[in-house]
Formats: sequence, C-alpha cells, structure tokens
Amino acid sequence: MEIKYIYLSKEGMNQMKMLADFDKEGFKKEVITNVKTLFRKPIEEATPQQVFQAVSYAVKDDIIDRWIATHKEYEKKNVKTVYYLSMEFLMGRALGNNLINLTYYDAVKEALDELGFDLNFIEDQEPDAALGNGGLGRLAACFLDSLATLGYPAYGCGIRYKYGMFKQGIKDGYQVEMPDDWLKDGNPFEVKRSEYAVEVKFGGYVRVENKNGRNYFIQEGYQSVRAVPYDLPVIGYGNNVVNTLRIWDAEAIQEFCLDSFDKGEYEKAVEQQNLAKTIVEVLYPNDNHYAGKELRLRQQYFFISASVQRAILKFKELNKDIHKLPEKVTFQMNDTHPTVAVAELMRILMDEEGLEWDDAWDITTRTCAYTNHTIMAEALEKWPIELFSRLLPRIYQIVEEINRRFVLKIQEMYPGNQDKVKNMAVLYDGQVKMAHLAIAGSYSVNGVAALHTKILEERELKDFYEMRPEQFNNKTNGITQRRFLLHANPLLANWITDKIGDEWITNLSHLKKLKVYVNDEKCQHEFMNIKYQNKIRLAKYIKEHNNVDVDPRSIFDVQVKRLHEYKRQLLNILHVMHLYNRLKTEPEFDMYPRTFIFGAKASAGYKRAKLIIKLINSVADVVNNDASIEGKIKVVFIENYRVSNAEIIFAAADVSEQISTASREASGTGNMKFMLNGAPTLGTMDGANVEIVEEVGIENAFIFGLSAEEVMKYEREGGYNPMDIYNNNQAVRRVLTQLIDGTYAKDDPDRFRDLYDSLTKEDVYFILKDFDSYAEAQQKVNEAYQDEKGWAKMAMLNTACAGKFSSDRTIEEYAKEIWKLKKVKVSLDK
Ligand code: B1N
Repeated sequence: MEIKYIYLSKEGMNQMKMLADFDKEGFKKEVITNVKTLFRKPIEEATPQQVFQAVSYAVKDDIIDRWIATHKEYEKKNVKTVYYLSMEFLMGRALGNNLINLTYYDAVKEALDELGFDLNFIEDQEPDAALGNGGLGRLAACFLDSLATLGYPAYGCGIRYKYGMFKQGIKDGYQVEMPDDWLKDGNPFEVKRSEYAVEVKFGGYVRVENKNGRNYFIQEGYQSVRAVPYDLPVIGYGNNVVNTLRIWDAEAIQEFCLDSFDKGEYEKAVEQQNLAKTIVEVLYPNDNHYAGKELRLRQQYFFISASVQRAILKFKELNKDIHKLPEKVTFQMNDTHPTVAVAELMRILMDEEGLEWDDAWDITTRTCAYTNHTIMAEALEKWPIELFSRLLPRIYQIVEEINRRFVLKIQEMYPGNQDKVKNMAVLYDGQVKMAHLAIAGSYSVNGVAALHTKILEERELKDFYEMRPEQFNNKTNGITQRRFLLHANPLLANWITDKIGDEWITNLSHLKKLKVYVNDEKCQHEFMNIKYQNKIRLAKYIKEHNNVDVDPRSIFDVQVKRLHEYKRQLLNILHVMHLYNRLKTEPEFDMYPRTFIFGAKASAGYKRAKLIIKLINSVADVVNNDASIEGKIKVVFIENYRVSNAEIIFAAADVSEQISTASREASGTGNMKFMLNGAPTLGTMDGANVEIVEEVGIENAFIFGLSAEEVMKYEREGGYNPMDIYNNNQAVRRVLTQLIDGTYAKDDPDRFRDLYDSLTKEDVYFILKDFDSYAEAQQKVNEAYQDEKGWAKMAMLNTACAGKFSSDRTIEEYAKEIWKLKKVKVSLDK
C-alpha cells in the first residue's frame, strides 16, 4: 500500500486525504485474502471476529515497514533510549488507535464500507488489552503514544499476562469477576521474538569463588524460566515512527522429555512447566494496594531481569564501553513495582561485566529513575526479608550491600541520628522497603502532580528530600488527545479542527484558540449539540447494557474510576440518597433532571468496596423505579468499566466527579479526559484538580471540601469526630439511618451496617465532614446548568483550557529534564 497521507480539513470534516493514491482496492483484496488464508472461507461467511482479524493483519502490513525503518534509524544514530518499566500497560483496543495514528482511519472506513462492513462494529470485536488496573497502567499507555508521536526512542517493558484485568459482571447488584481471556482468538498485532529469549533464575543459593583475588558470585540450585518477548507496535501520529511495547511471556527451560525414564528429570520438567505457567498467568487486580504475595515478587523480578538483560545486550551491540550506559539508556521505573531493576543492573554490571562496586553503582544511579504514584500507606511495597532473600538470593546480597552503604551515608550526614536511619534505610524491621531502594538507586524521583510532589517533599519523603533536594522533581500527568478526543469523540474533534485547524492533534496547547468562540451563541449551540449527540450515544449503550432508559436531556453526572474508599464513591451515592429524600419530602424542592452515572471495578478481595457497588445498585433500584419523582433522578452503574467504554462515557459527560479526600489522589487522569471533552470538574482541591482549576479558572469548576492542608492537620491531631456531624446534621443523620433501616435492603437491613460503622466510628476519608460542602457544590451545578449560555461557555472553556494536560507535554518534560533524549525522524522513501 502507498503510505503518504496528510490530514486536511474540509467543510468541517476532519477528513484524511491521500496525497498519493490510497490503494483502496489493494487493501480490500488483502482483507479478503486474509480471511481466506486465516480461516479458509470466503469473506461473506466470515464472523465479525474473523473480519476484525483479517483487517488487523492488513493494517499490520502497513505498520511493519515503518517499524523496521524506525529501528534502523535508531541503530544508525545509536540513540539514547528510555525503557519504561511497568507492571501495567492498560492499552485498550489497538485497531482504531493504530488507524488513527497511521492517519488511515477514514480511508479504511471507506474501504470497509465498500466491503459491506462498518468499521465501528469491526472495532468492537477487539477485546481490550487490559494489562493494567487503572490510572497507573493507563498513564503508561498514554506515555507510549506520546513518545512515538514525538519521535523519542522508547521501549515499554511489561508482562504478557495470560489474563488481564477481570471482566466485571453485576449479578443481583453485586460485582462478580470473570476471567479476561483476551488472547483466546490470538492477537493480530503482536510479534513473537523467540530469538531474544533470555533465562531468569529464582531461588537456590549463592556460591562464592575466589579467582585471582576477586570474588565471583555464582547462583546454584536455582529454578529458572525462559522469558520470551512479544512485541507490539506503538505507532506515532503521522510521523512513520513505530516504537515497541515488549511484553514477556514465560516458558519452561526444559522441554518435556517423554521418552526419558528418569523420574527425577520428568518431575523437574513438570515443575518448570508449572513455574513458567503461573508467573504470567494473571494480573493482580489491586489498585493502590500492596498484597505481599510471593508470586507478585516473582512477576516483578521475571520481567525486570528479562528487560534489563535484553537492554544491556542491545547496548553492547552498538557500544563497547559499558561505562557509557547512562549516555544511551534510562530505566524509568513506574512506581516501586519494577524497583528490583536497581539490584538487577548492579548484578549484571558486577557479576557479568566484571565491574567493581563503586563503578557499577555510579552507572546504575545514573541510569535508573523512579516515579512515585501514591502516598497511600497500604500501597507501599515492603517485602519480608525472608521471602525476598529466598526467592532472589543474589539480588538480596546486593540489596544488603546497597543498604549498608546507604546507612553509612546517612550516619555521615546525620551523626548519631537513629531516627534518620529508621526512616530511610532500605532494610528495616525485617523488610525490604522498595521505595527506599528506588530512591537510593535513582538519579531522579518525581511525583505526578504539583500538589503530590509537594506532599512527597514536605511530608512523605521529607528526609530523602532534605538529603538530596536536587533529585526531586514534578511531572504532572497527562493524557493522549489522539485516543481521548480524536478517536473517542469524532464529532467534537471535527468541530475543533473546523474552527482552529488540526494542529491540536499533535500540539494540544492550540486548543486555547477556541477561547474566542466561547461567547459566540452559534458556536455554543454547536458545541452543546455535539454533547447532546454523544449523550444519545451513551444512552443507547446504557439501554443495551443496563436496560435502563436515561434521558439525554438530563445532566449526565459521571464518576468513573476504580472503586476505592479514598475516591469516595460513597459520598456521591449518599448525596443521591439525600436528593431523593428531598424530592420525597420537600414539596417546594425542585431540581433539574440528573442522571448519576457510575463505573468502577473493585479489587476482588476488597469487601467494603464491593459493598459500595451493591449500595449504588440498590439505590438505583429504588430511585429508578419510583414514578413519584418523575424521573428527576436516575442512577446507572455501568458494568465492566474499561478503556473502550470509557471513550464513549467521557465524550457524553456534563459533570466530572473528582471528589477524593484531599491529599489522597496523587494526580488523577480521568479528570483530564472529562475536561478535554467539555465537562467541568466537580471536585476537591486534590491531585491534578488543583492544576485544572489553575488553567480553567475556579469560576469554571465546582470546588468543595477540606483542603489537603486541612486534612493533614486533622490527621496529625488524631482525626475528627464524625459523631459531631451525625448529631448536628439532620440530612446526614437521615441518610446514615437509611443505611441500616432497610430502606435500600428490605431483605437484610443489616447489609450496609459496615458502611454505617465506617462513617460513624472514624470516617477516615472525611465523607461526613465534606458532605454539606459537597451538597452545596452540587446545588450550584443544578443552578449553573439551567443557564444554558453560561453552561455552554463553561463547558467550552474546559475544552479550550485543557492543553496543558496532554501527555505530549508531560513526555516533553520527562525527555528534556530527566531522560535527555533526542528526537528522531523516520522517513520511508530511503
Ligand atoms: O496512578 C495514577 C494517578 O493519576 C492516580 O492518582 C494514582 O492513584 C495511580 C499499586 C497503584 N497510584 N498507585 C497506583 C496501582 C497498582 C498497584 O498495584 C499502586 N496507582 C496509582 C497515575 O499517576
């Protein structure tokens, strides 16, 4: 296929036009041939899934040349490369996004039309690649998109989980989990690279051998697996760059030897087979929570050892002197999950490259960098030494030595100050503290929003900050506008391009040019009409999936994100109960019709989170079926919230609920996706909300609640007494009572007692404390929405001011300030 296209705007249509001939006929033929060779049937008989496969293989053909050209260019220039090490990559679907970034979307849509297929429908056949839980994994995916679009040399390194994030069903109002067998039909975009397989060793013991006065450390009696990489293309927008997401599968080293009569050998083979199979079996479904499972540590070392080994081998292909490693490679650690990289790199440099400690440490600490994503105490990774040293005996020795030297340094700086050692040591209390290892081994430590970084520096990591302030920096998160606007919201994307041209696709700051239109009534009308069309699309989805009728003229008030107490979905639903009470008992109370939309997965073992899901669905049952309130309130819980339906949801939202307890949400990224799609934030001054308000102006958001400072002050002073509020606030007391009087649990009035207890005893997330302030902000939303022009202006300003929140901006900052990368241009006609 010929491959030169540019994006042109024509009569308001964000149309792709071909410079040279798009070989539409060739593409169609290829799809037909693919169906035939893959499935042995004519296209008329193919299932939609089979057509999806055939189309994807045809698209892959167009990717491959660019992929090869990109890597040729990288090698020729011997460029510095970032390895983004992450346990999670929440990629979502690939086909639509690949077409968008190839700038082929409209051309392929047309070709498929002519074959009698609807591209949207074909896209829907693809399972989400859900190799992540929530924000952290989706951030990694957005970063890959931006890296490729900006032309930065990068690898994503992760695990090819056989089962990704579980599929959520709702049965009788409760969450049920089903396995996500995402690979069952095969993944058309991946390429298995057996030639790059490496061995990863677990367990055993370390034998020391002295040769010529030098100690050599040899791991013996270990079990091992073969790590086999699968590469997925990551396509830059319209620039021919194709980077790689490399995810590792595990295979047994020793093949079954069925003709062997040696029982010992046979059992060993079975053991290795099982070890390999279990390591990559499933993604741990915990968000912001550390479970401390041995298998999780195995997963971590497995993909880190494989990725670091491979990176060093690749480096050595082009470079002679291992001391130059920091000039050519950065390992960016996505939270502490990949932190064994510090010790694994030390191991390779010393045991395999023969360097001395000081030399190896100097290289390591100029190669590794660490991003912190949370201050939630329950998310801190602290491995018991017993487990860590048993599973990774050589790595543990190295960690011990890192710790010994680090403690010496602390004592040198703060003589006699035991508290400093206690607070900062890598090994303490029988545990390996992964955050401390990450900081000790990195040249950069960053938070993910201004407020979050400030809290790290002033509180969470204060001692480390004081010791080495220049190591700390902020990189406010971002999102890719290619997926979350261009692909997710084509109506708005086309409208924007019509108004200001299409540069926003690769430079989101251009959106500010929309500001001149915010008072223009015709534009307001167009903008709100697009929102309305998107609401109809979502209403249809809800009807199909929930069998609930929602009115697209009502306010779509949306909270979609992982279910966690600190995110306070409970505050939202308690407020819905309160509004319902008012409608039922205050004849003079009126409100603009509102549809409260929730979407959230709870970790399978998180009981209280699951109970909150049940509460939301129970409130929905009562409220949605009460004709007396004339449909003023509808409550919808969207099943199986994930990247693909998120795209539909963000585009349709009027109000963005970002209501975490201030100080708890490191950044949030959903908040940015709503803003980009023209939904004002109803939120606390937490995470990146602070910066959103800075950009859009506080008058274009609905801000409420305690500040982070206030929350932290209460916490220092031992919390607050929720009973004070219970005793003095009738509205609160009423909804709390309804949690235990059977209003929403006729068959079992005690069902929600745990929620009642959590709120009245401690209320560690300040839900009751913030209730009034939240209700007030909600009342303001109710009024503001009825001022049609005012609302349209506010919505448009949110889109217009979203420029800062592109992950392109974030990645430019990482590339310039931390990674020191250079951009590469790839052309195909060489
Ligand atoms: O990372 C996102 C932020 O926008 C969110 O505010 C933050 O909550 C999220 C352990 C996590 N922090 N920590 C995790 C995920 C899985 C796990 O096993 C912790 N996720 C976040 C991107 O910066």
